[in-house]
Amino acid sequence: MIDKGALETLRNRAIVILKENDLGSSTKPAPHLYPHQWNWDSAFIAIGLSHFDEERAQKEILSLLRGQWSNGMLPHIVFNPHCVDYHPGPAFWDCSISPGSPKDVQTSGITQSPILTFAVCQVFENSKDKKRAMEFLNRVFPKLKEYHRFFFTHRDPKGEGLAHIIHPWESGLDNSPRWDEVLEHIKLKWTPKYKRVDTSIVPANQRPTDKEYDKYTYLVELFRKAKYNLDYIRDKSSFIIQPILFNCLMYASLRCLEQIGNTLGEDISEIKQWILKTDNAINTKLWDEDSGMYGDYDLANDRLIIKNTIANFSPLFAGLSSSRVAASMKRTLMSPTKYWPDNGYPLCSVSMSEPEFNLVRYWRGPVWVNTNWLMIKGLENYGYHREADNLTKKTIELVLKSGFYEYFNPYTGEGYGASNFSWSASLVIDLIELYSKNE
Ligand code: 2M8
Repeated sequence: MIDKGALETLRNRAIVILKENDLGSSTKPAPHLYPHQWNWDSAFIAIGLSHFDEERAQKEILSLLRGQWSNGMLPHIVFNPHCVDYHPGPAFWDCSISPGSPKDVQTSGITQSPILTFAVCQVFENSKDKKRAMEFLNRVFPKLKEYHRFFFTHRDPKGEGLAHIIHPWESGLDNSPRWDEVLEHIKLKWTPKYKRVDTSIVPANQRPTDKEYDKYTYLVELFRKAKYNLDYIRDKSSFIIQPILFNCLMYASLRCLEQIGNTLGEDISEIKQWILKTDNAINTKLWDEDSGMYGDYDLANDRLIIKNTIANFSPLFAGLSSSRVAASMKRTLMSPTKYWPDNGYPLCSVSMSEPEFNLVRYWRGPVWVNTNWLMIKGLENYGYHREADNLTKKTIELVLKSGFYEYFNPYTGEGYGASNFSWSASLVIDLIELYSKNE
C-alpha cells in the first residue's frame, strides 16, 4: 500500500504542475517542448482538472473547441499566439489557405485521437455544480456532434464505420513502429525545409529520428500544397490508415456522445447508427484471427498492419472485445516477456518481443502514463480489478520515484522527454482518486 501522506504530496505537486503549465484557458503539455494547446492532451488534462477545479476543466475543453474547422474537424494543435519557437508553427501550417480554417485562432491542419467526448463525460460526472455542468453540456453538444460527423463524412468515404488518419501525428503515437513500413514507402518528391527545435530541448535519442521528421514535415507540406482538401490528400498521399487506437477512442467517445444526448433529451438516432457501424467494423476489419491481434488497416496498400504494440489493446478501453479475447489480451499485457518486465515498470508501449523495441525512444518502448490509464480503464471494464489495481499502483509508484516525466524506461523507471508533463500530472490525479477509493 502506498503511504497516504506520499499520495497527498504527489497530488499537490501534480496540481502545481498543471497551474504552472496553465496558459489561461488552456494548458500546454510541457513547459518548453510543447508550448501550445494539443487536442488529446487537453482531454486528458481536463479529466485531472475536474477533480479540483471543474470550471477550469470546462474552460480547457471550450478553448479547444474554438479551433473547430467548418467541416467539424478539431485540430491537433490550437496555437498559442505568444509563442514562436515550435516546429511546425502556424506560419508553416499556413491554414488560412483553407477556407474551412477558423478565422480568429491559428491551428494545425490535422486532427488527433478523439478522446475528447469521453473526457467531457468525465468532467460532467465529476462536477459538483450540476446546473453549471448542464449548461456546459448544452454548449458543447452541437460542436461535439459536428466533430464526430466529420469522421464519418470526411474520414470514412466508403461508409465503413472506421475513420482514417493522414499523418502519424494524428495517431498521437507519432513514431510508433506501426507506421515504419508505410513511411518507408513514401518517396520524397522534394526535400522539406525546416529546423527541428525538439532535439535542442530533449536528447535526440529519446525523440523521432531526422528521417522520420523529414516524412512528417513532407506530409505537412503536401497538405499545405493541397490547401487541406481532404479528397485531394486521400488521392495523393500513401499514408492513409484506419488505426485501432484512434477508432476505439472514437467509439468510446461516441458512447459518451450518446449519453450526453440522452441527458439533454436530444435526438440520438444518428449517433446510434455511427456506434453500430464502428462496433462491427472494429471487430471484423481490424481483427486478425490468425495472430489473435487487432491491427491498423493501411488503405493505401490494402493490408492489415499487425505489430505488437500497446495500441492493440485499446478495444479493452472501448469495451469492444468478447470476454475470451479480453482474457487473452490481459494475459499478454501481464507477460514479463512482452509488456510487464519483471522488476521493472509496466506497460511498455511496444512489446519487448518486437525487434523495434527500444527503452528510450519515445513511442517505441517506454512507458506512458496515458496508455497505462487507458489500460487500467480497460481492465476494469472486463472485471480484472486486481490487475487494474496493480497497474494503478505501479504507475503511481513510477511517478513517485521519477517525477512527472513524459515517458519512462520500463526497466529502470528513469524519466525521459519533457519533465513536468501535464497529462502525467492530470492522469495521476485521476489514478490517485481511483486508488484511494479502492484501498
Ligand atoms: C507528441 O507529438 C508532437 C506532435 O504533435 C511532437 O512530438 O512534437 C505526441 O506524444 C502526441 O501524442 C502529444 O499529443 C504531443 C503533445 O504532448 O506530443
